[in-house]
Amino acid sequence: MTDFFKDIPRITYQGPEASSEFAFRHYNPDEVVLGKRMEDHLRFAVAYWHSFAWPGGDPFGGQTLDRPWFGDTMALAKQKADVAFELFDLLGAPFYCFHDADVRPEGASFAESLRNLEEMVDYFGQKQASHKTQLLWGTANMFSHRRWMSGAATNPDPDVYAYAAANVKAMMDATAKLGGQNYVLWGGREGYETLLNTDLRAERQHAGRFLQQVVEYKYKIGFKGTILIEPKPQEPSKHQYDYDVATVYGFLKEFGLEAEVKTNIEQGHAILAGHSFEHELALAASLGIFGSIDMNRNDYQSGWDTDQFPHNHPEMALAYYEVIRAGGFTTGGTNFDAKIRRQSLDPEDLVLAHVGGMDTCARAMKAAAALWEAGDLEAARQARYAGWDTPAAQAMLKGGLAEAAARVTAEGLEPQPKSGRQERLENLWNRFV
Ligand code: XLS
Ligand code: NI
Ligand code: NI
Repeated sequence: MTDFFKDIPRITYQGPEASSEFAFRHYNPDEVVLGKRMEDHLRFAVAYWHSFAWPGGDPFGGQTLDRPWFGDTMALAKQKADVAFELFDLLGAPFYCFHDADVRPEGASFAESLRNLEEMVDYFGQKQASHKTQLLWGTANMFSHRRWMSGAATNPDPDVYAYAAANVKAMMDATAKLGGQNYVLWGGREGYETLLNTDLRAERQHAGRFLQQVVEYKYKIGFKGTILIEPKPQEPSKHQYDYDVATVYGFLKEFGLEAEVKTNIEQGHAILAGHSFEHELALAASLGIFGSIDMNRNDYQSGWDTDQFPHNHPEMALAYYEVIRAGGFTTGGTNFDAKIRRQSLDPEDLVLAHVGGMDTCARAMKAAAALWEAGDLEAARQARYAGWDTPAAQAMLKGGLAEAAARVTAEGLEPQPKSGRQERLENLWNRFV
């Protein structure tokens, strides 16, 4: 045991009237909603990078967070892992997620970095054996080190492509060994800064082939998890190839991967792409590529990917409604890709940020589940499209344009506009949140 979280109690469900800050008010893991325990619906994960590896920097200033485990030795990496599992225990979190670079010191060579990673994977393996918390997903950080500055798989230098392959292979092996349920690829540098020096076509081809190789390797090692792409339009690159769900789907189709790869959709990335979170979730579900979510929120004024913890449950309810409509999570879950603010120095801040985020999501999920159960929204949606249930309407989809056109005179069609009832549906929503 470290003493980092000393005096902080294990967080339990105490209901909305709880007097302590250190309590769940809405997240009761054992509460059954839509036939499933809340813990199994939400599948919360803690993100290692924000909570344990981030020093509190912003573009104008460096480290604000003082953590006893900061430093580049294996002993400190293990201390960091000890503290991480203490937080997981305090929260009762069923899952965590990590990048290679979050958990091991960077070595002087690839071989040394790999040895460090493998030693940490063994350490995590022991931890997982004696703790509840398991691995939701692993991923390779191919955006922080300067070698990735011009891209990983999309780098003009083929040697960097090889290096990317080595990193992803190592992290897929690690994820498989730890029983991870998914493997994530987020291409922070897979894009460009200026078109003036960029061969768009070549870079996309390389990214596509790389992803095919990832899928081939998954089968080669018998990894049972889901491969997930995490869309984001920009930041850090000016433009990223995995812009949003629709772009990713086109990319997957082009490379024949639409049945193999799903999406990890992040709230803040959806907003950056000019969409809503629920739009991205609904679209992914309708395309059959919904996988998992990265839960956070942006600062809506600055427009940056500020990765704050969610605190607005009516907004999140719209998202969880789409998760429910999609049939819920299978291998995916709710990963808090969220960080405390750089002034939030205390260990309590880190714990309570997660408590608040978990409560916000639980409250949102329960509201969405109640509306789903009531069925009013789905009934209204179905009624709006009911005309398509008729044989004449269905026949139009089978025949050609001329046959569809012929209905107008043959049946004397004169379509009558009908209300979309948006405000009434919004009022319905508000009765549930
Ligand atoms: C950054 C991404 C990153 C991924 C994992 O914006 O959200 O945190 O989730 O590499
Ligand atoms: Ni992000
Ligand atoms: Ni993310």
